[in-house]
Formats: sequence, C-alpha cells, structure tokens
Amino acid sequence: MRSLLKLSLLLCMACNVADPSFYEALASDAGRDTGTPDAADDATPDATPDANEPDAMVEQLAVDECGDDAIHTITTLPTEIEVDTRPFRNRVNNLRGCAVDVPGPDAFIAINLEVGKYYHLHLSRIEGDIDPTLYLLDSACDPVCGALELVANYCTGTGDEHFGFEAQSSGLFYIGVDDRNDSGGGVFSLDVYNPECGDGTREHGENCDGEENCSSDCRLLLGAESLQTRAAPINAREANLFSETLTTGGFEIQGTVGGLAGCSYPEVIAVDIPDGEELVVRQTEGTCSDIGSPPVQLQLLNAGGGLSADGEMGAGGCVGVRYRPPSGGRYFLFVNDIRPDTTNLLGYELEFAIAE
Ligand SMILES: [Ca+2]
Ligand SMILES: [Ca+2]
Ligand SMILES: [Ca+2]
Ligand SMILES: [Ca+2]
Repeated sequence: MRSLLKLSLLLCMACNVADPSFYEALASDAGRDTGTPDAADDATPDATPDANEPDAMVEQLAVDECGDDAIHTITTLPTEIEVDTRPFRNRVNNLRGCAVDVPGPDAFIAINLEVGKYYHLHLSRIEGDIDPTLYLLDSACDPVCGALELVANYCTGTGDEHFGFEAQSSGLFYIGVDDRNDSGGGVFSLDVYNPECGDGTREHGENCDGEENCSSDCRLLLGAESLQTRAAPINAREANLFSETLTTGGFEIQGTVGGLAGCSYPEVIAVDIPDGEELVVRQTEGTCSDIGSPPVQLQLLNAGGGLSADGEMGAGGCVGVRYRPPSGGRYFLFVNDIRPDTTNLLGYELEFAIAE
C-alpha cells in the first residue's frame, strides 16, 4: 500500500524537472522516503551481523555486476526501485568514451528496450554521501556513448539525475546506478517511465499531452503565443518545438539555464529546417559574454542524436550556429550551460532565422 501510494505521488507530482516541487526536492529531499535509519538496524541485528548488509527495508533487486545471471529485468513500467550500493563493489570505474569517472560502488538492473519507444529515467538519492550518476550499458556491458550519450551526471553533489531517450534499437540493456564520489555507496531511488504521447495524460518525462500549445508529439510550442522556453526542456524528447515558419527576419527566443545548485541541465529547442534552407541561430548581444568565453555553448543534433553542427563564437563573445541539412527535417539545438558556477539562473536570447 505504502509503495503504491508513493508511486502514485511520484507519478503525479514529485519529480518532473518542470514541476516547482522538483526544485525543492533537490534542495532538501522534501517528500522523499529517507528509509530506515541505520540506528534502528543496529539495535536489532540479525543472526549473522554484517556491517555491509543492505538495510532490511530495502528490497534489493539490483546486482553488483553488469551481466550477472541473477540480474533483475524490469518488466512493468513505470516502476520505482530502491537501489542500495553499500554492499557492492566498484565494477565500473569509468565510462570509456564518455569521459566520465564513476569510482563509487555500482549496481545494475536490466531492461528490455523497444526500438522507437521513449524512456525517461530518474535517479535520486535517499541516503549516503553520494553524487548520483546514471547510465546505460549495452548487452555486452559496454557504455552507450558517442552520438547519443546515455549518461546523466548533470549535477555535482546529491542532486537528482534525469535522462530521457528514444530507443535506437530493441534488446537488452543494463541500467547502471553509480557514484562520482569514491564513497561507501548509498541508497538511491531509480524511477523508470515510458510515457505514452497521445493518451491525453501528461506523465513524468512529458511536458504536455493534448493541452493547448502542445504538438501532436507532445512538445510545448514556441511561437506566436510565447517565445520563452517553458517547462525545463532538458533533452531532445522533452524539447520545446519552434513552430513558426522560419524567415530571414528571425524570431528571438528567450530561455534560461542554471539556477539549480550544482546542476547544469541544458535547454533543448527542436526546429524544423525547411528543405534547401540554411538555419542560422545567433545569440543576441545583450546576453553574450564580453570576456571571450561565452556562458553558453550551442550544439545542433540530428534526430538520431548525431552532431550536425557545433556553435562558433562570433563578434562580441556571442555564439551562433549555422547548418544547411542535406534535406529538410527536424533538428535539436542544445543550449549548454558551460559556466564554472551554474548556481545563478542565466537568461539567454537566440535569434532563429534562415540565411538570406
Ligand atoms: Ca558493482
Ligand atoms: Ca563505479
Ligand atoms: Ca551527479
Ligand atoms: Ca502521456
């Protein structure tokens, strides 16, 4: 009953980045079950005491090693799983090719992905001095890096990690729950969703579904109604969609990055580039740096997650990106917050146009 209630709470409110309660949860873990305090376990040791034994309240489904025969495979979604890495060893120390070190103890759970389906994973800390890191390994236990990096470590410290992706192939994958700290491990909550766009219900990992100003593929529209990004579009699937017809005159889009202590999530804007046209995005002067290092970095990715064009610095420390695709289609502009300290909210303004 308790877990059902907890699950329904999670589904309706607790952890969407777009929801104000998410910000509170990052700061204080408000509303989170913090598990049974260790002191209670110490008072009633079991017959074979073991300092590294998991908290008896944690139903441990995760295993120590990727590919272990005893690994639990997630079959029902959405699901919420408590993961305790305290009894486990550090098997994955770094993610080859992803440039991420994960020296803490790690735990693994398997999932069968279906090509084309959208998955949203959310990892949060329940207990321990841990810096949660979440990643996907393929059926050979190799990191899924490269064009589409399936690694989430947007926050330094205890902040929640999220990532969402459309499966590029079907098959068995392993979800890694790990720690950027060389710690003794901790207790995590791993939530896995596969929101269904078009069912009329906005689920965790969706910014809208069926509402006004919502596209048929569940993206909030940027256009005549509003040129301000909304609802934390942190990945390609949750991107806001620029819905105006691009002109040489341009539209000024305003957005914000930063503002979450220790975290640096990007904002992502989807844009349809017409056949034969060249997209031109320029940072407008007011929000550029005058010290030669722009606070944001731009990257344009294609629908498969491949990098189509990198941003380049122009006059006055303003970054921009230009791209003429081989044929028209949908692209995703990532606005990455690259400031050393992302604590303060940073407003940016980008002009979207087509080349004259
Ligand atoms: Ca391990
Ligand atoms: Ca590790
Ligand atoms: Ca982290
Ligand atoms: Ca939905």
